[in-house]
Amino acid sequence: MIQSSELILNPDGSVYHLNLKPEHIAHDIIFVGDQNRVEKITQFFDSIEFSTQKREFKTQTGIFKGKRITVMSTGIGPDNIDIVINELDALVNIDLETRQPKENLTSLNIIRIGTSGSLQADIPVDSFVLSKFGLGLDNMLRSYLIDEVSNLEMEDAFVKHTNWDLRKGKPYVIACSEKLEKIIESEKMHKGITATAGGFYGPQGRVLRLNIQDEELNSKMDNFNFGDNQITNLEMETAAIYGLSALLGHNALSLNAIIANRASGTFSEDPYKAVDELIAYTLQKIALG
Ligand code: R1P
Repeated sequence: MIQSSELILNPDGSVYHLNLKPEHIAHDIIFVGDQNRVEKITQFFDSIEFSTQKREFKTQTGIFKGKRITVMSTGIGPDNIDIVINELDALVNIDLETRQPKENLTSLNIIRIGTSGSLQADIPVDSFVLSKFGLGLDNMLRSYLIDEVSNLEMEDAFVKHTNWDLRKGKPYVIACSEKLEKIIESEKMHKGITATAGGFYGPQGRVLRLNIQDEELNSKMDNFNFGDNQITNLEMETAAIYGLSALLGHNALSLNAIIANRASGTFSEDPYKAVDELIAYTLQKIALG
């Protein structure tokens, strides 16, 4: 039995941070970072059956073209992803009454629609990136036993290429769900490795008033190649989503609207339009898939 200090439930029986009960979520789930983006997606639904919000975690479940979909905001960063995915998994794979793991695994389909900065000059602002791999620079996943889901060869190649200081912890690499990749991909999507940082400023190489440990890291990431893959973009959730999903038996895919190009120093003139287009694209693909 999982103790009540380990799996915390609210007085109404919902999971602690997300405020959700098992019947509130669909098996197809869209993650966004910003809570205000949830309704940008559900405005296209035929109906909405459930809404809730606690802190930055806003959830709505409804029907889009006959498909039941949950849209949820995760807030920013891998630490939030730890909460979101563990609590979502508890909703489907732990009996909340008996506090015992269920015998049969339920696999969720999780698609992130995010914003991101491109590291490559030829992946311009307003384009879309599908993350074949998440490269975690953040350490959150290292609290778990990850060897059976992580790509040790790519991790070691990255550490060597960047002369990574292991006092910062070891980067980890996790692949996307091939099943979801096949449903979502098209020639509109760039594909590559998405680097996930544990912060927005220093951890992504931004210098305001603090010196950073490796000023060359972004340019070293620019020219890292592994097989056909290069590092396309930098954001704050993908690798954590891929890692926990793989460990818990869920399918995950991360899509990003590129709103900044760190190589050219440019920012989208209309970032909301790029996100709206990615939302429309993804909803159509999910409905067809
Ligand atoms: C930082 O501004 C936030 O924007 C990006 C980063 O991953 C981080 O969460 O994604 P979202 O727009 O999906 O939140």
